Amino acid sequence: LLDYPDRLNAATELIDVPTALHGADRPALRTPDGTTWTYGELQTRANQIAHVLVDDLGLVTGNRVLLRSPNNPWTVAAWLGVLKAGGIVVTTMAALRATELTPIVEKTRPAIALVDHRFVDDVHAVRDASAPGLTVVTFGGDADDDLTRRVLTKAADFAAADTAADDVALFSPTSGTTGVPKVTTHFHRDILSIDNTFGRTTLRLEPDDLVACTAPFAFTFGLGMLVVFALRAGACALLTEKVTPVELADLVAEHGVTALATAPTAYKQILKSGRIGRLGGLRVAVTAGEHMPQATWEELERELGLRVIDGIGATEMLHIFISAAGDDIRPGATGRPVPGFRATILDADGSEVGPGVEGRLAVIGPVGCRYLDDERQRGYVVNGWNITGDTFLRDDDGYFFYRSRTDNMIVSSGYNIGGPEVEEALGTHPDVVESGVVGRPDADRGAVVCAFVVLRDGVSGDDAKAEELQQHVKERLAAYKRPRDIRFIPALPRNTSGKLQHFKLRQIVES
Ligand code: 3SK
Repeated sequence: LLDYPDRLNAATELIDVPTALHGADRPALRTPDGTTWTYGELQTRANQIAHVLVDDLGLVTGNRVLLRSPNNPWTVAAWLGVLKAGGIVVTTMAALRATELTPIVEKTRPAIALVDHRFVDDVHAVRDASAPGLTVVTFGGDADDDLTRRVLTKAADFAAADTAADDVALFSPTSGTTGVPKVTTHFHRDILSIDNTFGRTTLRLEPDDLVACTAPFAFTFGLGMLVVFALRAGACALLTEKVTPVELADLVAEHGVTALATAPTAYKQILKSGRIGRLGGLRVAVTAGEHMPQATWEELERELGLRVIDGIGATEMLHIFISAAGDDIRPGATGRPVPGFRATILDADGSEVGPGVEGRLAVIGPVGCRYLDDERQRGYVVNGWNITGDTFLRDDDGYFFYRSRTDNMIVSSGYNIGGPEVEEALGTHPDVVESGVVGRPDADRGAVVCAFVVLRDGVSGDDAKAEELQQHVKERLAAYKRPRDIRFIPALPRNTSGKLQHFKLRQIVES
């Protein structure tokens, strides 16, 4: 399953092969308003977008194309179209603001940006400030040159670019703990590998499945579930842009979703809302992005008679590499290495430790970390092992149990948030002298962003100031990164060399 021909275009495998296999009339994508795109329609749109990119916009193999949009059918078509045309997709979250997009654009140097018209202002701002050559094309709006209009004159077929299995297909940015985003690179074959490993051995979608997942495509959890695994199985994906957990539960019931993937937080909130019965039609439930507490897993089994597939993945590894399904699940454990992967636990010196000892999770498999042009590669890949930044322990039977994050990453409702980027945003407020940002454990969200803030003399730290600072962060960073908990203190704890002691702040919020 993991042997690929030298020449391989992932888009052909994701749309042309399933269309031929399952039929062009089969539903591929659905939206909550009842719109359905068949496999044939998706294939045509992807081909037409490839024509626009190559014929009108001059894309040549290896050009990078920034994609910025929430999850909707045009985004999937654009993603496939870029791959078909031989381009590299740079997926970005619609929630990111210009300050967050700028380092991504500067690093990946896209030639073209395909942008949902509602989210174009930040892209224009970045283009005007630091990427004057960037061609910006919007979709979903009224403009005469909107992508949805441009495609109408294009042929419905397109011969996919003759890419190598090892050509880069995807740049997926990940917010690092330092606040400077890292950009992971993935090959055409990597996209198939995540399906040939987790998808086919553990998830096992079927053609009749309707799949929902709340993660945006820019988070590879969502891309895998809604595009790679769903299309390759001949299944249909229900695409939602922004839904609350309760709305999600209603959509699952109304549309007859059979496979749901979302963060533990959403399952907890659905349980709390009393609407868990709305998930009664599920055949498969998946969770990742943060640790699912055993009590939540057990409550879901009691309520739904379903054994939730937990998993740990990483943007660096593209998708899930430790998981378990069905009878192989051991409650409390994340699971075992997905077939195709090996995992171990390392101590601080990089030596492997035995069962029962906590240490750094290390993994190796058909997909691995390749940061674009980044010194931090040395920290992530050591002696061939990918060191994920999580502390785990393994039992005698090879099951892996989550303990904590090893680094300064805050995982809140499944989103990775680097504390330093929030500190940097707070630091641009004229009243903030300095700040220290940590994750405060939270029953619903896993963690919430908590900022300890030192204000300049004479400014009082009250509720109004806290709200003002939250608003200030929201104007600079994605809203989910704002500190929900702000505490004003006279000085931050520092060691003798002046280094901020985040662990002391963590002790305060954890006590
Ligand atoms: O955070 C995770 O566990 C994850 C899961 C699947 C794909 C990507 C990621 C980061």
